[in-house]
Amino acid sequence: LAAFDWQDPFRLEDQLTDDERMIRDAARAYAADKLAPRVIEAYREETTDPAIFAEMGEMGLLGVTIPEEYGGVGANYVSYGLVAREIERVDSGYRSMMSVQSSLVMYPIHAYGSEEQRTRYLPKLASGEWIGCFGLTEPDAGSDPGGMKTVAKKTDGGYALSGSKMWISNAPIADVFVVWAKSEAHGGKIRGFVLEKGMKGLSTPKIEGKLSLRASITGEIVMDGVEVGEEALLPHVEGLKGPFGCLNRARYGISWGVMGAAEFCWHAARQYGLDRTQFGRPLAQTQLFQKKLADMLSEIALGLQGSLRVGRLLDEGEAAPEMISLVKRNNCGKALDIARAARDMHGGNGISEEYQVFRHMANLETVNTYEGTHDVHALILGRAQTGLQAFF
Ligand code: TGC
Ligand code: FAD
Repeated sequence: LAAFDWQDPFRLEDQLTDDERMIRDAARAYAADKLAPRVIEAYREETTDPAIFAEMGEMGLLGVTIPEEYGGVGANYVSYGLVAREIERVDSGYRSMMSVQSSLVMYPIHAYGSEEQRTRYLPKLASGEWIGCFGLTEPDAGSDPGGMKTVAKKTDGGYALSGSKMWISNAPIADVFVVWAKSEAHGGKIRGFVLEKGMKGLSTPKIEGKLSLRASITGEIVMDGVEVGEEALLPHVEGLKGPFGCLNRARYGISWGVMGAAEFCWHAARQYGLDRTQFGRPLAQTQLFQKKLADMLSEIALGLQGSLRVGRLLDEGEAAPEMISLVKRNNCGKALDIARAARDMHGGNGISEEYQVFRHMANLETVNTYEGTHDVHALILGRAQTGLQAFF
């Protein structure tokens, strides 16, 4: 029988191609060399360094699935997931910055945009010269985005957008805004619009006082009759399936990302247990400690296999949204449990910024909530197996 590698229980490594390993290794090296050294201070001071986008762009980590002709890498969704795992091993906020740019801004411009929109925006978003954000959530429409109030009124030659978006990652530093609004000219259907920084009537106040995801800036998008031309409309999609098409990709990436954060916490707890002695023996030599480590190892191994399977199906064009809900919900919930346990296993040190598990734990509270809360994904999976709608 083969030997067991506790760090890679199901030999995920053997299931990847050389190209996938190469992209993963580049992301791992960048995260370790450039992100890990600045994250503790960035989180404490609640600062987001916009230079991170250009650094990620240079490493080819933005829009990895976008074709090379538009500045992407043309890689598959398994590679995208592997990048998310490596970045989130350092911090969920840094992964947020990457996944909003890739899945929520570049993806819709590529999938639903005109050729002019693709060539205008994608290369600069891929290089990180421009920063993007995605406005779906509103103060009174979170889990129920169909209840949005933002409207696009028809003007001569274009539209005027009014409304406000809430909890928008990257918004205060964004150059490009993918915003969803009910369009009067399209029978009140939801349509996507691409806005640019500096437009009259557009402002993006920062949301202060976050106790989670502090290294990733979050803001509002306030639109007071922002006038745009016809060229700002994303021509090739209508209805909620527009934003959901983007969310499918981002949620899938999150399922990998949170496993990276969980792996950090698991490894840290194991090492702490080996190093710290109480009652005359290492903490790691107690049954309770080992049981917790066994649970962590098991959930992470299973979670990663689930994400890999969904990634392979996405790459074959065979993934269903419910599969993505399953891995997003399961992996976020399990990662949060693992981070909370790792915090506990560090004793008093677990609340110190130096040991980093508390930061991961606090971040994962957000990740369990955004892109569809844990319970909203339960309702999606409940509806799938009963045929009964329980949202309202
Ligand atoms: P429902 O009736 O289920 O569907 C309406 C239309 O949308 C289509 N659709 C999908 N299409 C593609 N993929 C999916 N996953 C889809 N889900 C639904 C559906 O086929 C239908 O199309 P059509 O043509 O028939 O009209 O809609 P509902 O209003 O009942 O929705 C219920 C629910 C709860 C499933 C949905 O609203 C939901 O998922 N809510 C959660 C909202 C959410 O995830 N918001 C995320 C905001 S963005 C964000 O958080 C970014 S954080 C990023 C970061 O910083 O990393
Ligand atoms: P609500 O929808 O009000 O939910 C509150 C509680 O009620 C939750 O527990 C929920 O599960 C529960 N609930 C809701 N409906 C039901 C129901 N039918 N049955 C049972 N329980 C229910 N949005 C964007 O558009 N773009 C972004 O870039 C973005 N970035 C974000 C960054 C951060 C840091 C955060 C915190 C959020 C971000 N979001 C973003 C918003 C995020 O997607 C929403 O917060 C999320 O969808 C939940 O909506 P809500 O906060 O309005 O909560």
